[in-house]
Amino acid sequence: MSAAPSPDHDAVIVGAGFSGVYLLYKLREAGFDVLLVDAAAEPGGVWYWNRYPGARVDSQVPIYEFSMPEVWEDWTWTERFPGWQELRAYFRHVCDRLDLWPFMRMATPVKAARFDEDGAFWRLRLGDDENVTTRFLLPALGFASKPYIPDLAGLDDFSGEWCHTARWPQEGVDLTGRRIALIGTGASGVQVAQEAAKCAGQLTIFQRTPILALPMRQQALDETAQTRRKADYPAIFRQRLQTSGGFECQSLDVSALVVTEAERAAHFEDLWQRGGLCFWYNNFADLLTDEEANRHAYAFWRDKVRARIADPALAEKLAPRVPPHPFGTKRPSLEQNYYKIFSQDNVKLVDLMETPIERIVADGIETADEKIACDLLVFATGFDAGRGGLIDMNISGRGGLSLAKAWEHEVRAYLGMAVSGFPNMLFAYGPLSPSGFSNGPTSSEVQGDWIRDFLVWLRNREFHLFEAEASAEKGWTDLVAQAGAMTLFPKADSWYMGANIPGKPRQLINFPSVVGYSALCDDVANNGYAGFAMG
Ligand code: N01
Repeated sequence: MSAAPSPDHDAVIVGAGFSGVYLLYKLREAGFDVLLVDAAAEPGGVWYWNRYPGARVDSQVPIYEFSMPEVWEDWTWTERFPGWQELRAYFRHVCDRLDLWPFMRMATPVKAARFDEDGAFWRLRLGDDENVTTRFLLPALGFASKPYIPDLAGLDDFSGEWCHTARWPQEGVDLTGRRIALIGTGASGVQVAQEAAKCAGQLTIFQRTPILALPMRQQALDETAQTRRKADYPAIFRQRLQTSGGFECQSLDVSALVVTEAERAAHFEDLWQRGGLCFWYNNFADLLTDEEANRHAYAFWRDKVRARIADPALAEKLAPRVPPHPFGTKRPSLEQNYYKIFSQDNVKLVDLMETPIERIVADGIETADEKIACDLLVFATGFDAGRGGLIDMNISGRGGLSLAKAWEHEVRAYLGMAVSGFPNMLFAYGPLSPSGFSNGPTSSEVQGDWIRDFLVWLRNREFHLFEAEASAEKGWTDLVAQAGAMTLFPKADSWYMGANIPGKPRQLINFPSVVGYSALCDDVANNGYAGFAMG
């Protein structure tokens, strides 16, 4: 096909988190002319935007980092679960080591992207008035780039300060002595609550669903021991590709229902003592597929947590006798002292299932039975996961069809990367890929390698155009739904199911296995990129 005029770049990557930075490195290495842009002032993706006090990663060192030796050889972490400042420094280190800065433009938002059907390339509007063209558009926005703020009556009347955890002011917010209202008790809510409880005049935590939080078991890391452990890194990084979650180990291959009660309790206890997300991803094989197996895990979790809460009424709210949802079908978070803060005089829990918020007023929040005064309102209310950031990029494909319209009734994507009607676009870490279920760097490397290979394959054949076939897109979308139906995930109103956003189509938003995903993507490549039309 004719391809004039030539676009400015072979590829534009949008997003400087793990997936965007990895793609930039791999495509540069393969000789492509690539530009990476990001609205953020610094690389780091979620670690730029989510800089609230206490923000830290839930995957332990060295799982949450790139596998390239040139990056890890001279990098040491100070904590087992690093905080946002250290993660941001890590990203700067990565960009230094891989010499990526010349190809990155920070503080450069993509305002719109339109596919030019005559030229078979993308026209991007960067900022308010810059236009750039690119053969391939590679959004790498992460699954949580669009914060969700519930539509609460009266928010405009609030005279204090308010913010969402994922849009925390970069200059910080002083929490000392403040009367803080925190809405939401997911992973972000737990982390900010633990910090705010240290210094707030009053912290009121508004809980709709209790979080099933696991012990973090944070540790300071010794540099010498870490250096010694690096001999194992290559094996650890290979191993994480062989697991469902992209972590270093897999669930047991035995059911919770075939072992004795004592054996079950011993395994639960072992996972509990190891800390981190082990209790979620190293548990019995049927934790997330069998309700009875799941109930055993919930009961263990509940009893452990209740043992830490003296007040029985509070214990019932934080760790109810009856599970609010099957354990692990909403993302567990990690906690350090979350269950202890509620015994402090300056911390109070409001159960929104009993006393819903009626409206925000100038100086606080009115619930069904009281007014709670506050001068800082924190929304830790999550994200329009998977699709939200992509829709906000104002992407339009063939015939001017917007992605928002294409996904109005269902998010559809072939391999969780390509959408029919939107040629020459592949998104990384997006919906219907493992993203939200996966350790970030693992999926980023799997997808980044695959995208690099695909673009090299196209270049070798002098193809300028690819597009997911509608039948392949439907097949993949159905496959993700079928995989989800074999699990307990549909039983929870989670962001995994799209159920946290009013009006969002209910569907499992991620593919539930990195190793399975990687094998299917490899099959597609080995079959000449079946499911794509090329020209
Ligand atoms: O968001 P969430 P998050 N009124 O959607 C509540 C990753 N992450 O930012 O459960 C009142 O999980 C909502 O209640 P309910 C991680 O993958 C990782 O915390 O819907 N409450 C819930 O309690 C995580 O899963 C890390 O009933 C409302 C909370 O807000 C994902 O990001 C750290 C409400 C939202 O929880 C998202 O986590 C942080 C309303 N109208 C995040 N609407 C680490 O690795 C929502 N809620 C450390």
